[in-house]
Amino acid sequence: MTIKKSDKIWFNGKFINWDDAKIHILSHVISYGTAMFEGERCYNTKKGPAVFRLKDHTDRLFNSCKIYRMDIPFSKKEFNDACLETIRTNRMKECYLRPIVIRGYGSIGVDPFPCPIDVYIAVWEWGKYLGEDALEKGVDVRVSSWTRMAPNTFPALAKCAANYMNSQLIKMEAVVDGYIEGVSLDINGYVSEGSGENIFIVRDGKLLTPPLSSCILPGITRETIITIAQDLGYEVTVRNIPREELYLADEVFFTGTAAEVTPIRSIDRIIIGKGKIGPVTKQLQSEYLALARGEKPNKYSWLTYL
Ligand code: PPE
Repeated sequence: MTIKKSDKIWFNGKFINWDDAKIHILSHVISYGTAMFEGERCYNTKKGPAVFRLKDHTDRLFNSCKIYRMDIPFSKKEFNDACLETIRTNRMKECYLRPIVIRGYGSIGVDPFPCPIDVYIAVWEWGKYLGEDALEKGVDVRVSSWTRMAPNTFPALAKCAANYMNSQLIKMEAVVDGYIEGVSLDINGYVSEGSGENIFIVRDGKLLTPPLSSCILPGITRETIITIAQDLGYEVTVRNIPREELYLADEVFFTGTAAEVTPIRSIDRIIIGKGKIGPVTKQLQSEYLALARGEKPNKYSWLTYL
């Protein structure tokens, strides 16, 4: 997907031009992967643009940085305000937000401590993540031959750029083999997540999703769907999922900020359910989008208006 430029990028408290957001090749992040980031969406609601779960994304960013001993030189409030200001400055109505905290240029060698911490917030227009008609028709995926990182190797609870090398292996293998996405298994062979999405199964009218111990990113959309589903009266169980339970599911879907709620219609060429979006996925997808787009009362206070 070619990136659609916007005008300004927030950098350490000031705005710089999109084209000036450059870093030195010997910045720590380039050699060693030292970047924590977020991905958020701003939806154009009837009451104006609003960021979906802004505070929760900021909390996760600060958590990622805590794990990697990076002190963000801004408070959460300053950071949230900066996100909103970046959208306003770029006059965006609907966009994707990408805050990034990196270890910048200064010293070389693995030890990151001497390097400065640089903070960026970029916004741009980003459409459907897994294809134009993915939300209606569903996607074909494969189980990856690559395993998700093991516990106590790369911390999965940190949204760290380095984790995305594993994601890239999963994604490339899927694309080269003619699939839209890959689903990884954890080190014990249980279902983990997609390269950039969490996963849910619907079986006999009940929902299942893997636990954090399956080395998944603690997805904010995942948490949103668990809340919405429980409110609608569904039983949601968080437990280890054996691979073959994917094939036997009535419905399977991905969740993520970029992917929103995307149905999966086949896995390893085995048709899931009727091979199209199922009724539970459809209901949860509609409910999710209605809340994110402000078409339903903001009862969970998930929207932050500009
Ligand atoms: N797992 C992974 C590995 C992941 O990258 C994401 C988000 C999720 C789960 C879902 O998390 P959440 O967005 O909080 O529900 N992936 C982001 C970036 C994808 C990209 O290609 O860049 C996203 O969806 O914004």
